[in-house]
Amino acid sequence: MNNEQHKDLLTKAFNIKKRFLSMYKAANAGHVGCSLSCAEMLTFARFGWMKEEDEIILSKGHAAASLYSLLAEEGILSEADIETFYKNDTYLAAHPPANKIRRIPFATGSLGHGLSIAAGLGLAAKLKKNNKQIFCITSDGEINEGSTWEAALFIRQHQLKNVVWLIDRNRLQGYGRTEDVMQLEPLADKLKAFGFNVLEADGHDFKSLALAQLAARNSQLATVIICNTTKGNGWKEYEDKVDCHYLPMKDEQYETIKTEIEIQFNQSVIL
Ligand SMILES: Cc1ncc(C[n+]2csc(CCOP(=O)(O)OP(=O)(O)O)c2C)c(N)n1
Repeated sequence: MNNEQHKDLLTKAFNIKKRFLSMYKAANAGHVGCSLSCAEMLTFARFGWMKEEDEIILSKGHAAASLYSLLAEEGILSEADIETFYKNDTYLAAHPPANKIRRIPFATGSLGHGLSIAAGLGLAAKLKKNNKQIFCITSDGEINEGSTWEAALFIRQHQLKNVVWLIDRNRLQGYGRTEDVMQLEPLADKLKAFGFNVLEADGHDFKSLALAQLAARNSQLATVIICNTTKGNGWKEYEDKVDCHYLPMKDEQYETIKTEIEIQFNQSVIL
């Protein structure tokens, strides 16, 4: 990735974060930390990796605002659409609805289903012999759902190397730390045993994600990237704290967080 591309991704991620923060504030809604956790992963998947015909499934549908904001960045949703987030009769509901918006063919948010959807799309693409890649972003807490592991078995069985699974490994879920609620470690070993090409990356760092992308290129296995992230990344008061899951932002918190992510952006562009 050259400097221009890096700067472009940083700028897009910053715009996406600014937009979804204002959406959450206007709606007085929670899940702010969940979206801050996966903002760079989504940005990278869409603008750094995907081709036009590829599919992206945000399985952690509770971070819907990050997906809607991404679609606005892409020009698929307008700023007027964005203003309807959470309102009566909107398509931009708290969790992504099926088939109402381009690039969102399936509803997600009932955790544990996204990887199965990706597996089905992957098999369809393989049977049709097209070059589509299917990207799926799950959270880590949702891997507690057994259906995720059924999907993993299916992906191996059908050798769906066109599936790219990104795990938002922030180590927190709704009410506690993942390892206290339902131990996932040694996660990489488990995923290897299920037949994946297992990679790790810093899920907030585009250069690290780009290295994983390179390592995925010639794999004959489906790739999973464990993206190490911080829940609430950039919201200093609540970073890596369980409260950033459900709490909406108070007025002064919103002002602070906007400043914090702007400082973070300015520093990253200079580096
Ligand atoms: C099947 C199902 N059970 C429960 C919930 C309620 N819920 C919403 S988010 C969440 C926990 C989220 O933690 P994690 O999955 O790790 O997501 P992240 O930390 O990345 O936001 C839960 C239990 C749900 N959406 N779906």
